[in-house]
Amino acid sequence: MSVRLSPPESSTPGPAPTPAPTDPMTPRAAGLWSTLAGVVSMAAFLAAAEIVALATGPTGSPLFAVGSAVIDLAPAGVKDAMVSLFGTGDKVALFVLMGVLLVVITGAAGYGEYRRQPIGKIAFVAGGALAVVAVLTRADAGQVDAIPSLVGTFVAVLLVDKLASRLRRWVRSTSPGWAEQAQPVPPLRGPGLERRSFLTYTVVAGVAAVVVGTGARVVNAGRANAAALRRALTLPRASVTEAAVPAGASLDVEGLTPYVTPDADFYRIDTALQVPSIDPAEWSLRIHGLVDREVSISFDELLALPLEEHMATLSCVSNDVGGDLIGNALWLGYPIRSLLERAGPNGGADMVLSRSIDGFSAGTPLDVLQDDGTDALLAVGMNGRPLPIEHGFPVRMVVPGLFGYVSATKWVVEMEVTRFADAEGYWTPRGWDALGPVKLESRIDVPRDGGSVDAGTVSIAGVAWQPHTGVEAVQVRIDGGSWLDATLADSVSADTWRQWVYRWDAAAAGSGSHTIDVRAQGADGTWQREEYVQPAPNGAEGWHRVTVDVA
Ligand SMILES: Nc1nc2c(c(=O)[nH]1)N[C@H]1C(S)=C(S)[C@@H](COP(=O)(O)O)O[C@H]1N2
Ligand SMILES: [Mo]
Repeated sequence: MSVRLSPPESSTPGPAPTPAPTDPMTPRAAGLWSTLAGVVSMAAFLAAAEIVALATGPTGSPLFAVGSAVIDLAPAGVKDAMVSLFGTGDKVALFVLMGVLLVVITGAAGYGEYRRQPIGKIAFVAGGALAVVAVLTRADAGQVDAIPSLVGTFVAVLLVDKLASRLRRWVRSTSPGWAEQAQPVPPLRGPGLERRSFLTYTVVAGVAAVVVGTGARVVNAGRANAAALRRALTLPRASVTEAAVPAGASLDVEGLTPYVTPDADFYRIDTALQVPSIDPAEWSLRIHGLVDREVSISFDELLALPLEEHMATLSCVSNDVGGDLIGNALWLGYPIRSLLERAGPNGGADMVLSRSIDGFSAGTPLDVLQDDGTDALLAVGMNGRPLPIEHGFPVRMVVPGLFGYVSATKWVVEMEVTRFADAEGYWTPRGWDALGPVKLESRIDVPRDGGSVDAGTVSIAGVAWQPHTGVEAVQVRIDGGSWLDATLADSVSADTWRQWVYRWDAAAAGSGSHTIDVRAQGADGTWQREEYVQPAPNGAEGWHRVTVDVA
């Protein structure tokens, strides 16, 4: 067999590239190389899919979807045989078996492509289609989950085509008198160069696929684990339920932010490069520091406590005037004040420094957390389901009236009772105030800034908030004129934002450009101030203004 891994030595730089003497490649060697090309294309398929699944979510990873589909489809007898043969190693055995099958099939596809294209390409398209079906039939798959397999198919088809054609050129370049043969386009460059071209391509693609694909798989596996545990979790019913959302909480205006923010639209802010993946069975919260007794609570113990539901609007201190780093959700959890009571804070403590499993921390005033009138929760649920992974699964804090950076620790595992004089939260040494009460703010959702509206009645609408204080009134003004009262929607409590609307007679205003300002009044009687204040160090202030064109 004349399979050589290093190019033939051309000792002296000859004047013209003379065909190096070489043995014709045997069919067997060509067959092996083409098989390798098929396997490398399969590795590239999986790697590309894993990388795309980093963005679209772990459910879209074809590897486990296909594995699960095989398990689901396998006849009971086969499953029993697997379990009795391999015991608890049955999953490992399954993956080894699938791996062997995959190598055999894709190796054959590579050979097919080399002998008679487009056999290999057709095989990869068919395999990709099966992967898409396997992924989309998973319980919680969405349409985006098809994307990783589609991209993987594209990459594999491209690669098997390239590798097979390079191999064909290499084989042809080893046959006697290749230089005189009718030349394919582009012309053959001699066996050494053609071999190098095939090998470089194959090795680089193979190594890159294995290295990058494995990395992406590890990340996806971690996320998939928490995702599966979350799916399997059923939360207990609340002992204390929230009032039903009044029909009047939602105004019928197109483009207006909904009263309750769907999980998928809820803003996400955190320092986590990789979302922590926590097994609830291994989660516990430790309360320590200036306390009479340390308290530790497991997830099961937490769920066994009487849980309370509470609707609260959460916002980020970085939210600029008119920004969307704010959302309103129904939280389910246990009152933090009751947990603190068990620990018994003492010794002049005035702060609870909560810590996330990934090191983030927030310093919350102890008196806020102990206050009977503040529904600060150690939350496990959001909008009727377990917390989404990105929003703190399995447990986070939610404190009405405080910005997230000083109160809303996600993936929380620790609460240290301490003093503001002795400790500080993550953002405090980074230019943000130690205290972060949410400010009174209002926002115009429609019409959009820079948009145009028809001359007629135009709904100017948006939301206004000062969680825990509540919003009393909202006014708008056109082109700096006098303030006009907007109609306020209802809300569940002072802890949530309120929608508002003003029906504007745009025809009377006349065609051309108009500015609209909004301001809100808190339930304590104060009006939102006009002067713009930037978000750092304790939250933005100022009236939101949009400019619209009346047609
Ligand atoms: N573990 C952790 N929790 C965190 C943060 C973080 O970076 N890490 N950011 C906080 C900030 S600044 C905000 S505004 C809220 C945002 O919560 P959300 O992503 O669920 O909307 O989470 C808070 N909790
Ligand atoms: Mo934030």
